[in-house]
Amino acid sequence: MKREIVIGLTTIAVAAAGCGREPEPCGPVPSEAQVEWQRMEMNMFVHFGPNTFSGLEWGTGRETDNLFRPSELDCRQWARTAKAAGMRGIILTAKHHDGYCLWPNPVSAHCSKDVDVLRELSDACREEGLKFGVYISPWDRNDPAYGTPEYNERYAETLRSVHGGAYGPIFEHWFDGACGEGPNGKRQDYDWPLFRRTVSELQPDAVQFSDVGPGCRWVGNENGIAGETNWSTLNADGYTPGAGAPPVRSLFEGDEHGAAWIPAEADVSLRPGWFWRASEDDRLKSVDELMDIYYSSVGRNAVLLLNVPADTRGKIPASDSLRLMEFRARRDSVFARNLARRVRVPAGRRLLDGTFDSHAVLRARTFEIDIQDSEPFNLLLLQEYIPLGQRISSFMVEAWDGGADSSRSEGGWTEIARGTTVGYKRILRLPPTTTSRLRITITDSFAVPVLSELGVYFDAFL
Ligand code: FUL
Repeated sequence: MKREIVIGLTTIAVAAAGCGREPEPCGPVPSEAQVEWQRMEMNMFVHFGPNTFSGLEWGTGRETDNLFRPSELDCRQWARTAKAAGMRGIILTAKHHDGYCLWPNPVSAHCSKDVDVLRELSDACREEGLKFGVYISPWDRNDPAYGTPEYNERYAETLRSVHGGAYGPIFEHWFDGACGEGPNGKRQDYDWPLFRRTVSELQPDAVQFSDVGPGCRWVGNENGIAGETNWSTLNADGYTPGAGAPPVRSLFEGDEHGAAWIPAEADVSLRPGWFWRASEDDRLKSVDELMDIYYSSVGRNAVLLLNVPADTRGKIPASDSLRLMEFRARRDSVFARNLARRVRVPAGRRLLDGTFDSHAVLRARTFEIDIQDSEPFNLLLLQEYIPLGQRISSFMVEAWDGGADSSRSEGGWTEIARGTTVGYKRILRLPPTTTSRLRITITDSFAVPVLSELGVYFDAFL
């Protein structure tokens, strides 16, 4: 990626981009499907399968077929819950490491034959206007072919049966890198190129998740936390999902000069485990914890994938759904009112119109924001217009403390925070501040910054 020095952004960048003209994209840029995916912001993960009934997190693969017997399966309830919680899509563990398939998979005898959970859920998602995605574990503790080249073809066939169109469009495919086979266990040399090709031929718009993308990357932990610095670019060459994954720091923060657009997805469970078990019914994350996760994932340029497991009835328990509604209500109240009244840049109103596509080019690296009635705030939200790439690598925030006249060149401005990357969305927590004006300086960027939205908010619980 070519780095353009920002000092004199007003001269160099204006000359390069031309006044008023749209700047050229800079470095790797997202595909349309990746932009759409990023704009989903928050999706629901549902872990469901034999483990729901056995209480195990990793099934052995020796479970009997009749273990999986949901008594009141209701995928419409999942979809209604996800929608009401403000999620845009649901990803189901169609096959976990135990190998049991939640749909009648033609290449597996170890599957649900009476009830097709994928059919139920994909229909329910469509009815609720949600997108539907699948997790299909490559690691399989049941398939006798696992550990032989034949397994790769069987796995590809499994992918074909899900992605071939029977369940409609699939927005994300989750390639889990986990494999717990010990030194004496079976070792499978996965044919990743075959797996990726199979999905992309059948579902070209499906964003493929793994430790190395190609659509999006694991964030390197299961706490739902992305790096404060978080590039959507990654150097994935030479790495594979699982044991051959990039260093955790690259997963967490991306690579500043990464060659490919592979944004982070942060996964975490509402409960201590991924699968439902009665003993964890009273151990749900609190709304405060969920807000912290939200600010540390969506607020740090990642997509949040929040796991809400279904129980043995095949329903989301009332306690979990209630917590999701409380979480939604908190977010709605925090973000109900943007206290930024005016952004003093050309076309600054585009940053306050709530429309991602309308954007403003920041020809000047320092600009001011008028705060509505000097109301107190403690959050700053910035969004880059990512179809042109991720450009900003550092910025500074100052508050005016010198009365109504902010034209004084020195004094009166106090630094209150610094940030690094912005990307699709950055929500920076600030000390509680009361001022009439805020000043932002983009201290470093690859090219002239292009913002899509800006907001100033107050979270009374911070
Ligand atoms: C991991 C798996 O091993 C866990 O069981 C869970 O599915 C999590 C989301 O991914 O790699």
